[in-house]
Amino acid sequence: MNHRLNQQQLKRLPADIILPQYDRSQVKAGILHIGTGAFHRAHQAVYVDDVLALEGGDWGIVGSSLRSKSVAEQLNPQDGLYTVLVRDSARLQTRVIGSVLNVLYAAEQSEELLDTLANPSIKIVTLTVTEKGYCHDPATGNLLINHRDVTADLQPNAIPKTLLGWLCRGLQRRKAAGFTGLTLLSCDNLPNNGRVLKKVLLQFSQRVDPALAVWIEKSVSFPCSMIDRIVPATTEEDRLFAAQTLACRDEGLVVTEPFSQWVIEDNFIAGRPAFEKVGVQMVSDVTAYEEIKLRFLNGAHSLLAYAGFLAGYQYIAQVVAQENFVAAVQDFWKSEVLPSVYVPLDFDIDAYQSQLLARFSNSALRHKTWQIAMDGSQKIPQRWLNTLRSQLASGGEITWLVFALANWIRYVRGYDEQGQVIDVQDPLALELRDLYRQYDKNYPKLVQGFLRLEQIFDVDLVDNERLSMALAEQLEHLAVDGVTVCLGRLLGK
Ligand code: CS2
Repeated sequence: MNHRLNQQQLKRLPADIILPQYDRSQVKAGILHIGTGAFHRAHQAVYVDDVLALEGGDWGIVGSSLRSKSVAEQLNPQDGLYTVLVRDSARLQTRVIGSVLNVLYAAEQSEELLDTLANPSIKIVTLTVTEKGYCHDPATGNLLINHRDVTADLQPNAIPKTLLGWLCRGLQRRKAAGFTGLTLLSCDNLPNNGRVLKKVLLQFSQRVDPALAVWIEKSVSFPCSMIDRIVPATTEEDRLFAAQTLACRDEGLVVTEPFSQWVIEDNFIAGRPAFEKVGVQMVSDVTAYEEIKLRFLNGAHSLLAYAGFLAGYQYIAQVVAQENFVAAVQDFWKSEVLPSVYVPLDFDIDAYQSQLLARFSNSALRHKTWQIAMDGSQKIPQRWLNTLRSQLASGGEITWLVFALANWIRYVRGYDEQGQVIDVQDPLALELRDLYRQYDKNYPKLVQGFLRLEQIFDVDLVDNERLSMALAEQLEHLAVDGVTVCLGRLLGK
């Protein structure tokens, strides 16, 4: 099948496919999105599609991608159109999304991207660039001033590589043209994501032009947001499956679950779509939502990903089909996460946990443990370490946090339990692997080596004897007995 999904093709699609309910030719751009990967397409772009259908407005999305050309190649020949397949064991919904108008590939369209950032009709820039895209030290939130790409982007006239470089140069152009500011809305899995962005962008801009930093502080708002939807990487198998329903190929396809949540701090300096009419929760403070989501959902996801991968499971749904893993996650939540988070009175935390397990069990999604295991050095601080700090301070349980950390350390060692090489994707992958090899079976030294990685653990955990001893012991057990035996032992089986 050669023909692709596009505007022309929409009329020919089977009747049960949901189509954009508005005239796309009338929609003008009001949002620029940076990082138009699968998550954005299955999340923010769907909410914007709903808003456009409900009440129109100039809120179309110009997509952009900083690293990969493939997004532009997927979506531009399709007039920005793509399909979202929503799946679980009971449902399959096929919906074409029309809110993305076109996609810029930064490296080849730098002028267009900078002009779009400077264009006064763009009121909001949304971002999904993953944790490492902020070029910050996860432990302190400060700009990584020695990061190679940051150093390069600080050179005058550099064509930016980093998010911060693009934002800074684009806003410089906007300011120079005398236009008003806009909203930068981070949609990445970081606590206080808006504040993290503000801090690093101001630190970066200060070095470029102090007057620009002052302007940004006055003219740009940085709402925090909590985003939640499970979106595995799309596979060729998914595309072939969708092509049968669509009777054409969709290179931009994304596959996701029925659940979706977006909670946004209502702080938009240049106006916004009526998000609250399409299910977005607009609040004055997202902290509690963010903390619960990062520590319960993402904390468990990472635990299941490292331990599950090492135990030989390729997909999350396979891991939570094992009763020992379910028991571990339930006890992790009850004994370690729950005591350490603030749960608002009207939040049903029991129902939340059952719903999470049901979402993880969705075997219609093929969510790889390997995908979640990526970039652990950037994810661990907000997923586990804040919980750990609070449990250590109160003398609470830390068994599963230690188990999780030990599995992560075993994972980044770069070999699975059968001795096969693991393709570890992490900005610190080589450093972490070499650290393990340096100390290998000397577990107390190995633990000290890891806890001394300040950009992950900050300086406060390295001297904690309780943590160090428990972690060294767990690492030794994992090395000798493997994950499955250790898990059974921790569960008292
Ligand atoms: C996952 C998240 O890949 C990962 O690290 O834990 O992407 C997770 O699926 C989303 O945060 C769910 O909202």
